[in-house]
Amino acid sequence: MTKKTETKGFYSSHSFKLVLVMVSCFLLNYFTFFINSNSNPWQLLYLIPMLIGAFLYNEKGSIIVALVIIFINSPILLQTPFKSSYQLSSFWLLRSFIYLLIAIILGFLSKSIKKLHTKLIEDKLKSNFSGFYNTTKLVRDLEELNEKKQSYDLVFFHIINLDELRKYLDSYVFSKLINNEFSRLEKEFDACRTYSYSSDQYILLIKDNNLDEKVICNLLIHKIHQFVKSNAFDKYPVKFQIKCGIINSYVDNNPKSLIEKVRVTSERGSLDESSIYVFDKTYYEKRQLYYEVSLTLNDAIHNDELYIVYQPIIDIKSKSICSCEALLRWNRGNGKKIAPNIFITVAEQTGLIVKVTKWLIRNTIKNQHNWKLKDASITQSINVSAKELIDDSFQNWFNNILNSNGMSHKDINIEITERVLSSNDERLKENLLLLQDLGCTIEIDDFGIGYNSLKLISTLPINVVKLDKFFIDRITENQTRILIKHLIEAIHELKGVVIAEGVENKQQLEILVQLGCDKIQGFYFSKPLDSEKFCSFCNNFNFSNYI
Ligand code: G
Ligand code: MN
Repeated sequence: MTKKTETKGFYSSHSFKLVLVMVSCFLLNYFTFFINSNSNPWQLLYLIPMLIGAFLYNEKGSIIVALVIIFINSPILLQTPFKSSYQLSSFWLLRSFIYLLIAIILGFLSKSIKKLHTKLIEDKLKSNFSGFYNTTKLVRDLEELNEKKQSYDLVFFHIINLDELRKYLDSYVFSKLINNEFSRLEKEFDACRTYSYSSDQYILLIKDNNLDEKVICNLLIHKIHQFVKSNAFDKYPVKFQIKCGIINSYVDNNPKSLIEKVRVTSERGSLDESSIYVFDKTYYEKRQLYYEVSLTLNDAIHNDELYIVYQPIIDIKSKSICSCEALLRWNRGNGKKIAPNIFITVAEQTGLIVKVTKWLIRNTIKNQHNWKLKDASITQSINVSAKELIDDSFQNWFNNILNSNGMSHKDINIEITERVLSSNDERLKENLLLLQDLGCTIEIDDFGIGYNSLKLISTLPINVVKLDKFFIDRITENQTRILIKHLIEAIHELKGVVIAEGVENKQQLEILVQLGCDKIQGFYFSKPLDSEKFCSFCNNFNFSNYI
């Protein structure tokens, strides 16, 4: 093994290459002699070793080769075949001069081509926008550091308000600002370099530092604060908003996945806060789960991995079950369940929610059709996103599916959540009115925890308000109780109905009854049940067992 490497080393060494060029000169001399003595056309072949010399060692190489050629063609060399290819001294001198001239030109040409080539490669490794090296170069540098077993930290910077800033700054100014700021940051560490990930994302590589990540964080937080204040650019009073992630090389020795991990780390926290996070395995695994869910959710629909459960809703006045909420669940097999808050969030973000909701409606209508209930008036609530509700084709699809299953709009309550309300409020209002006219009850889900609660109940045609579990959890506190009391009164005055969500114990139920709440949903009565169990729960329900 070592021998092989040594031999390989010799073949690529300077001496070997030089010997090769020399030998080729001598061979050429023999060749030209045997072909046609030193007749002119064949003499041109000497350009080949000169080119090789120039390619290998620039002007130094080509001049040495030219000198060798001059020497082996000289009249003073008496050996055959050189003797026979003798020339007049004056011709030899002239030829020598020409050889040398060609050698110099070739040498310099080769040098500038090489320089150009290096520059092209360098440019390929740099970002056009910032002038910093890009991630291709970073990956190479990290591989080198890993080979040398050198430790390092990566800090990922994401300038989150770049698009906003671009409205006011032109690209040139912006790239200059970025350059200034990162050069300033680089000075904070002994061995440090900035790389560009994209025009709004940068990575700082900090080599061989003995600082703990937390210490680096504190140092950077201070610096980033200046960065954010940006008092350095008095002429351009911009304010960068930056999110950062930091990771140490021990986490992963694969450069690409280390870069991905530090990028994901920088995404933590709320979107608009300027802050810095150290890599955290649990957070990363959660992110991986979201990623995996986004890839497999579509297949889950086709592989029958989704199923529906029903949570009863109890009417206080009639002391009976009036409706239920149809809730989606996902079982990936082998008992591996994915929490609905995870896959519903992913579905909403990836747009797959439309397909998921259609699956739920199609199947839940089939189920309801087969229910054998003593009280046939039990309706069901379905969660529908605003995205679907503003889509006219969804409305048609929904009407058709109800008709073809012999069901009435009165059997279905539409729950919309505040979390994903649409930007097209007018269209949403129109379509909700249409559904309401056809007989659907419109319910607002998770009421009170979003930003638009009051705006929504004052503008949209809402029949039912579902108070979020957040308030029920705190209903024993005086402040919350007062708020809920007045909220219930206000909604009643608006001819609306109030459902309390997430009721878990008798005390909460009693307070809610006292405050005049209309309907109750929660674990205290029942957890969500499969279709069959839900039917038997309804048929055996006795309100007096609970109060
Ligand atoms: O946001 P929405 O109301 O659609 O959410 C309903 C979710 O709340 C369901 O996943 C259901 O399992 C859950 N849930 C319903 N009642 C309770 C309860 O009393 N306690 C808790 N922790 N969760 C509940
Ligand atoms: Mn709901």
